[in-house]
Amino acid sequence: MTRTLSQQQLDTLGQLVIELPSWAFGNSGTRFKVFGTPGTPRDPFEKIADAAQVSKYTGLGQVVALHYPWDKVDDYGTLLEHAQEHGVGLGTVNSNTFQDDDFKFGSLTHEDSKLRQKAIDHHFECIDIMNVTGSRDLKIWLADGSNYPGQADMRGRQDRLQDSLQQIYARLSDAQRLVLEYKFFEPAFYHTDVPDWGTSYAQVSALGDKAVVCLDTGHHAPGTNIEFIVMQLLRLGKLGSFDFNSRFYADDDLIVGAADPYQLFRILTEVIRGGGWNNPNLAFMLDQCHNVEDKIPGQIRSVLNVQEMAARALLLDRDALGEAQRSGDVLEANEIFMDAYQIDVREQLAAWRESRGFAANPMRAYAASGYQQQIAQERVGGQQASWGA
Ligand code: PSV
Ligand code: MN
Repeated sequence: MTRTLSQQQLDTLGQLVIELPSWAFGNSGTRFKVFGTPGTPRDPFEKIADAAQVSKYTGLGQVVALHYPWDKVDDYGTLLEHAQEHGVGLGTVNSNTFQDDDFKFGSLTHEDSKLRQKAIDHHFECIDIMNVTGSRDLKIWLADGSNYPGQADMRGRQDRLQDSLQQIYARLSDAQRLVLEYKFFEPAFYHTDVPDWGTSYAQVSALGDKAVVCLDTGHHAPGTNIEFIVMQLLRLGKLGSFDFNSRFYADDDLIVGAADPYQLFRILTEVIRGGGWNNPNLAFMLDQCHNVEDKIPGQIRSVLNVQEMAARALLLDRDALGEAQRSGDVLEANEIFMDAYQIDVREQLAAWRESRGFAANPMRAYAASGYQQQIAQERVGGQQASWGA
């Protein structure tokens, strides 16, 4: 088998676009503690400047996803110009109905029509922002759910959710999409209103072609075969985006590929099987937080992990695999699959990166650039941006 990427495969790899979450550059933590870090951005402009560093050294992370109202600014046209000046675009707008007291018992599913309208209006505001930034995707993750059996009428909530989503969907332009994320726990623990891909699929399918599913890799029960879900949603034409991260125990939001690089490889293998990342309908977002490590290199490591696993997935000998599968050679098929995963592509990718004008070793190049020290010195005073600010 070939252990190096052909020029054609490298060209395919070069088409990978990754969206960086603006919130990864702010402080984050757990319910126990949010640590501050010298140099943390104080506003969305500084977050974007930091995101541009990732792109500068890796050629990846060319788009920044926003979270509203965390990234509230007076003028989104100015924010867009700022992003463009830094060589990055603005991508998905993530709504946020999980930090307002009014939404304690739900948002788009709320029993109280006034509060439900408030949640719908929040999404209209997000669409207004998208109209200025040129963003295609409105991503909705709902904290809605209940903690105790009997607490809520789960069925009524599904109906109200569909009605709310229809109103939001009706506001989208033809170039925009609604992307519905699922999560089976937290902050509600007994039931959540969009717990799994099936529910998300049912809800978005009832809306129409411009509504798709977001798969966050941290939102499944341990042991879930996530690549199966990737395959199925791609097959149905309903996988709209990924929120990539890693988990050990819960929604840990760790660096993608850190906990289980093999799982990332398996997911990317199904992405290629389903048409690859040049599928314009599939957004590759990261949804991560860097609680104890520096944020910019944390993001650099993340995009490199995706790139490396994508390269290994490209090296999978699909012809040989297909033959082994058809002939029922279980162990041969498994060996071919594992073989691709085991190939160390780091040296080849370093040379390729350099040939395209990027750093051979982006982690080292960033560390040597002095940017981290510079922001630590310059960004004194003000309020550090945070998950929840
Ligand atoms: C919820 O856990 C989630 O995955 C959603 O995507 C939120 O928008 C994001 O995390 C916040 O980090
Ligand atoms: Mn997410």
